[in-house]
Amino acid sequence: MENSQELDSLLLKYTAALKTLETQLSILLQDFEYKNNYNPVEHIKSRIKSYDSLVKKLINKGYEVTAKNIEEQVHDMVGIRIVCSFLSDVYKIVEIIENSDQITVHDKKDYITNPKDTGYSSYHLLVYVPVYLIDGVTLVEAEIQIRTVAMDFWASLDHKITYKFQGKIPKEIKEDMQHCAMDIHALDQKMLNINNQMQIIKDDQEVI
Ligand code: 0O2
Repeated sequence: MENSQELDSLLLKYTAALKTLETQLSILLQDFEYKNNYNPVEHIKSRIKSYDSLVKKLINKGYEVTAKNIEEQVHDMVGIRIVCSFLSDVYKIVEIIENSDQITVHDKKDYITNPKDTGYSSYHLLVYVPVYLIDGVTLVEAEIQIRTVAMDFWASLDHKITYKFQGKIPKEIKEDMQHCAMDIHALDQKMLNINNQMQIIKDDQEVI
C-alpha cells in the first residue's frame, strides 16, 4: 500500500459503514419482528475484511494494492452475514432490505437457486450505505450474505478445507462437499415443509 494515511481513511469509512449498516438492519429486523410477531434471524455476524485477505483478493484478481483498487475491486470490505432457520426466511430478509429506503441494493446473486460449482449456496446482496462524514455524505459499498443455518454449516467447513489445502483440494473431498451441499439443500426443503405444515395445523387449531 503506497500511503498508510489513505488506508486509515478508508478503514474509518468502512468502520462507519459497518456500524451504520448494523444499526439499520437491526432496526428493520426489530420492526419486522414487532409487526409480524416473528423473528426470521438466527444470528448475525459482521466484519471488516482483514488486510491479508484483501491483499490476497487483489493479487488474485491481478491488481496492485492501492486505495483506488480496494474501492473499485473489493466489494466485500464491509461484510454482514445473516443466518436464518428456513429458506423462506432468506427471501423474507432479502425483501426487507430491498424495500428499505436507507440501504440501496445494486446487485443480487442468488447462489441458492444457482449454487456455485463448489456447492456453495447463499444469497448475496451488494448494497450502498450512506455514511455521514464532516465533508458530507458518501456511499460505501457492503456485501450482505444471507443463508440458512445448514448452508452456514457447509460454508464454514468449506472455508476450513480451502484454508487447509491452500486451494488445492483433493478430488474426493471436493466431491463429498458437492454431495453434502445437495443433501443440505434437500434438508432445507424438508425443514421448510415441516415448518409450513406445523403453521397450517396451528392456524386451523386457532380457528376452531
Ligand atoms: P471471505 O474470507 O469470506 O471474505 P467479488 O467478491 O465480488 O470480487 P466474487 O467471487 O464474484 O468476487 O464474489 P462472490 O462469489 O459473490 O462472493 C465472494 C464471497 O462469497 C467470498 O468472499 C465468500 O465469503 C463467499 N463464497 C463464495 N464462494 C464460496 C465457496 O465456494 N465457499 C465458501 N465457503 N464461501 C464462498 P471471500 O473474499 O472469497 O472470502
